[in-house]
Amino acid sequence: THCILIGAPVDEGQRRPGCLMGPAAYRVAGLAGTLTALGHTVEDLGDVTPDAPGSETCPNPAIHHLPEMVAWTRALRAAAEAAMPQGMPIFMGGDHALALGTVAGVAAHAARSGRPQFVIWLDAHSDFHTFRTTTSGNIHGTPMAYANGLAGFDPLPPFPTPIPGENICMFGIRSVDPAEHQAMQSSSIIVNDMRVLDEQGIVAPLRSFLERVKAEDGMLHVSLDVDFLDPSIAPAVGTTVPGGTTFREAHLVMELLHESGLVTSLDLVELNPFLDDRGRTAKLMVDLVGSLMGRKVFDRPTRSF
Ligand code: DIR
Ligand code: MN
Ligand code: MN
Ligand code: MN
Repeated sequence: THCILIGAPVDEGQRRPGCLMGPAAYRVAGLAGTLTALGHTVEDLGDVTPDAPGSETCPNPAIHHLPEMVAWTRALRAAAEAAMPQGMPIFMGGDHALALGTVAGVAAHAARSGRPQFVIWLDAHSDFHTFRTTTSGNIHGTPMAYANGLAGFDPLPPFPTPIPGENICMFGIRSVDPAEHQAMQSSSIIVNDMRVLDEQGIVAPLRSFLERVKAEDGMLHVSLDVDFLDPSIAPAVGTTVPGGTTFREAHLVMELLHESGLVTSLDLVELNPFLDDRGRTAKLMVDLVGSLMGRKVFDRPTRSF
């Protein structure tokens, strides 16, 4: 695979400074070398620079850094659209608000290719607020609703070809605000919260989604939020939520995704290196990308999806 690393030092989608150091931390933790050691080619395009912010406003007074996020969304959408025909973009965040742009860009490319877009959202949070419902005003809590085509995003360019709920699959969910919960009840998004993972394990729900992606010849975007992982193994995130996935559950997801051969783009989000413990979270994220891109302990014939 030709891997295209794209730095997205976004930190305006939430209030704790530090995520803008994320791309540098992934580089220091050896992301490029991990990929080349697995036989991939790697091109690092450096960090995306958005245009100067405009003066967009929004009726919800809680929202902060709106013009900055509109500029990031435009720039990242363009970067994603440009990268897709060349290889597999890996967006090194930056907080999760960057997915407003990256998912829009990959979805625009899928539509142009005549293929359906699918998304796997690995996160403690559903990020299903609209610009109307968010009470924190943190735009990193909104990208999933934007991608699903929900109204309430008037300051942003319209999402190109909204992604239907049944093409969106969430894993690791354990923090959902009331307004998000209500919106998700009336959507067809597949929500594998921690309760589902406790009862069924991660393999069965993941395989059933991947089988659909394959049957429909879909493009698959994976958005990996650091807080998908339990805080005991991944402390470098501003919004830790107890009860997250274990080291092996997370690697198993990545290994199954690799075997499926379906992943076409990836976000790495919410890493805050300022909160890390000697780089362990950055290194774990890089190792998870290693598993996603084919690292395994023992090579055996893979089952087909
Ligand atoms: C909360 C927290 N639902 C909010 N969201 C996220 O502020 O909207 N934290 N995404 O990581
Ligand atoms: Mn700022
Ligand atoms: Mn998130
Ligand atoms: Mn989260």
